[in-house]
Amino acid sequence: MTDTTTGIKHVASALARQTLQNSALTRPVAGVKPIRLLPWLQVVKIGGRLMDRGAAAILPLVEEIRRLLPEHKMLILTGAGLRARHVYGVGLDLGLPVGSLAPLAASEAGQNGHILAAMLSAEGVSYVEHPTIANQLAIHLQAAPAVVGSAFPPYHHHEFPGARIPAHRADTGAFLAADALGAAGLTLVEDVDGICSTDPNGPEAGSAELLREVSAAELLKSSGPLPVDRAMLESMANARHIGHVQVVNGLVPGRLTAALRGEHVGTLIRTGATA
Ligand code: GWN
Ligand code: ATP
Repeated sequence: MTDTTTGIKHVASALARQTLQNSALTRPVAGVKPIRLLPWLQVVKIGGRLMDRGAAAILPLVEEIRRLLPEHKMLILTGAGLRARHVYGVGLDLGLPVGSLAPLAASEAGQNGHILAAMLSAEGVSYVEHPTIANQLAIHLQAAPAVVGSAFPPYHHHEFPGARIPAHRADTGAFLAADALGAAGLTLVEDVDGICSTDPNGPEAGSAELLREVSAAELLKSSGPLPVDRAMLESMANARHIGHVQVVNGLVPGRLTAALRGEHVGTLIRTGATA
């Protein structure tokens, strides 16, 4: 339907004559809660540091995921580890901008995904590319119990220039995807029990205590090291669906299974999403 009464021919829209900058004006149209696209989906992010450990960590995890396949439809997203740290080092030495470093590190997340998918291929699990996750995830999950992809968000040269190391890494990518899809849950699988008061592998390891539950906003206030991206915690303030994320230890058999069954076995990070 067209409206020519103002002399400007345009498609009728409640937003047509407004700036999109003014939230008071856009709220009547844009203030509604988005629908959940895949409400039955469990998103599982596997840390790059787990993948770095090779067979000792990967084989038991693959076995656990294999047993979970009949129980949950899963989008399994892999992070980047040591190889990304190496490429950051080389690139920073050369003065590469953050927008050049982001895709270099992202490609390691993809490599880890290809490795994991190969290990699960006999069960019908494949690696799917970023554009497939964006556009054809539903049909792939009708055909397969789970798919694997890269957890890195594809910001490439659009990565924000606030820091020299890309701020939007695998945890952020996994969270943004899970929330946008309206998934049932997001579990971050790490090589530690959860988020601790200080790095359990750092110089003050002796005093590290596991935080059972914490809000993203509280974590952002701490200045110490964290096992998750700060950009993910920032994004959580505006979560639309994902009310909490659980960080669990993938080196302990059964923790991922328990988390997907709704048990509290690691650190729960509360987001800003309201029911
Ligand atoms: O290459 O392992 O997707 O799913 O951020 O971009 O750097 O790309 O620049 O569909 O688009 O390396 O080639 O690579 O990991 O990201 O993929 O095999 O354009 O399937 O071609 O958004 O996989 O890759 O690294 O994820 O995270 O061809 Mo890879 Mo990644 Mo594949 Mo993907 Mo990037 Mo594509 Mo992309 Mo690039
Ligand atoms: P990626 O996000 O690229 O997939 P990853 O999640 O596997 O990587 P890191 O982001 O390095 O790995 O996070 C895990 C590490 O964080 C742990 O090995 C741990 O030593 C370290 N760490 C730092 N601070 C803390 C903390 N407060 N609590 C728990 N672990 C911490």
